[in-house]
Amino acid sequence: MQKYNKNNDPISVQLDTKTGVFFPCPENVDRFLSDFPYMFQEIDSVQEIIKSGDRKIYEICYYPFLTDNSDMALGVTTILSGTVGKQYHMTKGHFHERNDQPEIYHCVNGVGFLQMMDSDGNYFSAPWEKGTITHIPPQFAHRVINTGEQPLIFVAVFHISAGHEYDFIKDKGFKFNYYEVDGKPKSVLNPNWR
Ligand code: M6P
Ligand code: ZN
Repeated sequence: MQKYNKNNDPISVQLDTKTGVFFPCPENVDRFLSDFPYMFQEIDSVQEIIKSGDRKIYEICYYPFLTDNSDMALGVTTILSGTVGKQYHMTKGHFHERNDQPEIYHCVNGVGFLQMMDSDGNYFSAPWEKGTITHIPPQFAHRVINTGEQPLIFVAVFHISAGHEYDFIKDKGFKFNYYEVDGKPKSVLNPNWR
């Protein structure tokens, strides 16, 4: 995230849970397939999409609530519906740099799964629908999969100082991936895991 000014006064912001429009949005990040092609297993499909102009998979609006002695933040993420080959659209997924930092994820639209995994491979997958709120404990990587036909929109609450650590997931992937099989989501063991 960028650097922001501190503000010790209360602040309210506004989210339209149907569209994901968040106001004000001081920092918007779009993630395209070419930003994390390694997360998708069907390489021919990945290359074809990137060659024909790339595809936006999701976008994040970050809102930092910085005061003189706190660093709470919101992230509102909208994952577009779709698959790359048969693998559903998803976030990159990350651990926190700090090992004492949890996070709350709140699904406000759409359906899917929140995958969580520690570095020993202890794995959980929470089925998600509008209204599901999940506590992600410290030291669990987290990644969200959109398995529905609508955009999946979720609100994240975290401390900025938690930090993002992407390399573990980049190297090893997640233990399971989600594919569309006969029109339904199926969790399949990642062949590259360990
Ligand atoms: C949530 C928060 C953010 C995160 C975003 C997208 O909004 O956890 O910190 O950046 O999701 O996830 P990722 O960083 O894994 O792409
Ligand atoms: Zn996080």
